Amino acid sequence: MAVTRSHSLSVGIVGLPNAGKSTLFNSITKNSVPAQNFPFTTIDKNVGVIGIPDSRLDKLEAFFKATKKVPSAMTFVDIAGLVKGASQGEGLGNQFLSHIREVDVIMFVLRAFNSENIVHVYDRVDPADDLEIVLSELILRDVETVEKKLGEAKKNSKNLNDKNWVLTQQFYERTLRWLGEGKPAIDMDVKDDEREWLNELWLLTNKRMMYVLNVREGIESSQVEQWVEKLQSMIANDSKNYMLTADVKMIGELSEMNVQEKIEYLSMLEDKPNLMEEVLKVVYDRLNLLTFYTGSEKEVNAWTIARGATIKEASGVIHTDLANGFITADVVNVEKLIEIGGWVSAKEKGLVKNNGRDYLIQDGDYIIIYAN
Ligand SMILES: Nc1nc2c(ncn2[C@@H]2O[C@H](COP(=O)(O)OP(=O)(O)O)[C@@H](O)[C@H]2O)c(=O)[nH]1
Ligand SMILES: [Mg+2]
Repeated sequence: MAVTRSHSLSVGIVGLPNAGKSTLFNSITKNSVPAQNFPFTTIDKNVGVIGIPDSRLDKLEAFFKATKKVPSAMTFVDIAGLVKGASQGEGLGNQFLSHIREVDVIMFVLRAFNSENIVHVYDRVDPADDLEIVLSELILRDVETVEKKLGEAKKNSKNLNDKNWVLTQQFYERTLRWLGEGKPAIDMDVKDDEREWLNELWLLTNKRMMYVLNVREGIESSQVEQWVEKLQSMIANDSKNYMLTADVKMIGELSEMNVQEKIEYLSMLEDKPNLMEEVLKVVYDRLNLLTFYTGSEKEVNAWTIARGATIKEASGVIHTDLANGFITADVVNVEKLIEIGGWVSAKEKGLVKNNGRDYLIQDGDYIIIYAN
């Protein structure tokens, strides 16, 4: 999956009603979205953009005594709760399915807390089953999408007698079988040209996924372990590292406290929760992202791009003109730059390398681009 720019990267928070999605969204974005004990309260999609905390950028800002600091951004979307039948328009079905289509990462929030006051739509606590329900709805919707496309492909392969259409048809049929086994499209093993066909289908399950298990007191840790194990067995191998366990409500309360209260509260805890940091780390890993830097006294910037991008592609994240007119770039690791005392010393010590368009940008690169 090509993930190039930082500005448009977005995470969609998906799950059953009352799983803790809005609470999580609020604590991450500090937006005041009402979190209420009522299914279907979040009718409009709620979007929050956050600046990504970055200690290297902070150091760069301090080093240059920069007037302005511009961090990378990430967008979070609080998507209304899904229920069984959503793919058929149950609840607010169609509406939120289309919101999911727009995000880069799906973050499932799974309820693992008991509460008499907070109803569970299915009247029991079972995060593994909940994931199955929500994922099934997304897959069902994808099945529908592929069936439609298969119809077209069949017609075209017959009428046009075109070999490419025959191949497309076969690929769609394989995709349908895969989805039919209850597996998300993203986990399909595909060749490069097939990847293109797959991406063109805009399937809901052709997206990177991550999972937040929302736990709270009252649940035995052995029970939580069991759930985690079951969930792990349900997801593909390469997704297994992308599961977080968090007490979303506590973290929500924490985000409401003033600094003094927060310090006091945190001092009582053994593990200091920092959900935002944890979530961001998982998203970065999940999308295989790296951060690079630009700037000077006027302004320092952090930028995000997928690993494996060339420096020319990276310059396109800053501005398309820079990519179009790209000539070369000077590159030095941002921490080394600061350590050695600045550009002139870094150059003298041979730390600055001049690179052509094909250089693969590295995490922590500080770059100066020369362009027409
Ligand atoms: N007891 C308990 N309540 C929670 C927890 N997480 C969220 N809630 C509450 O559950 C209700 C629904 O949460 P909300 O975030 O609106 O769920 P959403 O429907 O998934 O967006 C709210 O009243 C939250 O305060 C939790 O871990 N424990
Ligand atoms: Mg909500």
